[in-house]
Amino acid sequence: MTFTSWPPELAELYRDRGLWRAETFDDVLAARAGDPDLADRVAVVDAERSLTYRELDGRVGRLAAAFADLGIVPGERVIVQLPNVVAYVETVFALFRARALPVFGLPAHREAELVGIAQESEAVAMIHPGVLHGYDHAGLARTVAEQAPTLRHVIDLDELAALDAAPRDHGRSDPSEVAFLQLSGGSTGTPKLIPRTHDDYLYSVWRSNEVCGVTADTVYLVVLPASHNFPMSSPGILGAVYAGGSTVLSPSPTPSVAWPLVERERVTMVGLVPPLARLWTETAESGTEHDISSLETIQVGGARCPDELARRIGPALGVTLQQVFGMAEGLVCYTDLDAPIEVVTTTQGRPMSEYDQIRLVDEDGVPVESGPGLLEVQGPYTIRGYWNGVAATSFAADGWYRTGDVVELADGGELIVRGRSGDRINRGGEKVSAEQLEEHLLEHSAVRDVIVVAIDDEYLGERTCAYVIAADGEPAPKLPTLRAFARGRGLAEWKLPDSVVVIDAFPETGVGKVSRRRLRETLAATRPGAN
Ligand code: J2J
Repeated sequence: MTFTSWPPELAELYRDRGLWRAETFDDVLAARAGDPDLADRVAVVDAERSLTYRELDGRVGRLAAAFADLGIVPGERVIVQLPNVVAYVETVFALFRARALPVFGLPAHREAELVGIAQESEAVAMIHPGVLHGYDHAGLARTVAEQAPTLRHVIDLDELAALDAAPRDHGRSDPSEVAFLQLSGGSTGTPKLIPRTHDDYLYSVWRSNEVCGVTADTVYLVVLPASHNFPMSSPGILGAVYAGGSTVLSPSPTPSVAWPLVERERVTMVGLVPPLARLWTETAESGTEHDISSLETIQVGGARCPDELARRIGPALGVTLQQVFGMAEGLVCYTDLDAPIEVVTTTQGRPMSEYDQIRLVDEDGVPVESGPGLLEVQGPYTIRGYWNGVAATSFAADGWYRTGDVVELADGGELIVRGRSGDRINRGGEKVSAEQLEEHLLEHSAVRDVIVVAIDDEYLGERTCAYVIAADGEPAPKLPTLRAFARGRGLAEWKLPDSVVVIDAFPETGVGKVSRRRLRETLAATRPGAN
């Protein structure tokens, strides 16, 4: 069993109420391209290229046929590891048309991530950038292919551009089936792949459009990696396509690169993580020659936006701030665009659907009357299980998703994120699994034992600190050594340890069995020697 469906009575409810509209992603693109009012409007643009809906649809048809000619058949998985370029959007929609399942990789992923993703998804192809920022992705792709026996095709951006075949009918996907695999933040050794259906994901997209005021006039800028769930769907690229608006893809999130695009394309909306929101705010506060006055809404999410920063964003950038608390597994909360400033600057918003059900529980799963508590959720766009049923403990016995987030409810029903249980570190929106990093560092000969915890960081919110007990007779390992070691084991750059503290022994946790989780909590609370 690869995919856990919703209980039939809930699925029926979501269909009856018109949440699940039995549309597919390919239906949506074809409809926009076939709409005389939208066909010749710009669908997607990057620093170099621009395509109307009609042109995008045409290219998608030819690319889908070329994928089919390669022998990629409906239901097969294809890893998409591309940067923010028009070809990314072409590829994803071409896979939808060919009825293959995109698996959303990130350009920053390295061997440790990609091998796991390829094996777990049994991907048959991987589409990669070739050389990006001086890094040889072709070599990486070959290494991945050697370890993932299902991987038959490795395609770089140039080869992709040359793929071309006469468009044909590929049949239609079942909207209730899985459309793609998204990645869970901070995945452990076995990556947690997130199966999302056309029905459930498109609901989250069109409902996001309603809450975020996205229309055919919206010009949405992608500065975060396009495969992230946030810029993909909240309302993101797919929201813009759903509404017949435009998507602008920026190769970098820094103002010097992104703002000229804002100016050129008259961008109205962008999603940022807090460290970028700070950079954009500070840059605007100190004055800019770029005309960014077209910006109407800046969304901030992925990690907790400090209240102090939230108060500065609107005035500095001349925009409405919208906080977004979401997860690739489903639930997305937004502050309303017309919410009082106090709500916008101190809360992470409300669940976007009246059919989202949330509850707060304690560590034993017992409901708590008032927060803070661990957030659990079920609803019309929240998954009931990971691909292949891995990490089943992430779901309660009744199928609700256990987010691991500690939240509190404000008087107006908004959620305030207070932290997280367990072992996931939120490094400015990029998630790091403490467990995964520990497993890799433990392989170093100078490390006898290691616990990885989050420590506060002014810019990132949190960063990683590895508490290391040195192996007998070995010199205490230093930060550069451990970073180089973890990099050499194929970990993505953002997962390398930010600091190392060597200690003689871990603190007593007061529990008989040595619990790594308890140790992480104790170390995080007492932070011996960390700064
Ligand atoms: C605190 N923590 C937050 C926030 C996410 C929209 C926006 C973000 C994501 C995302 C997403 C937070 N304040 N505003 O998928 O569609 C932390 C929580 C959450 C985890 C999910 C979307 N916004 N978080 O960040 O799957 O801990 O999705 O459970 O990458 O990020 O991470 P991810």
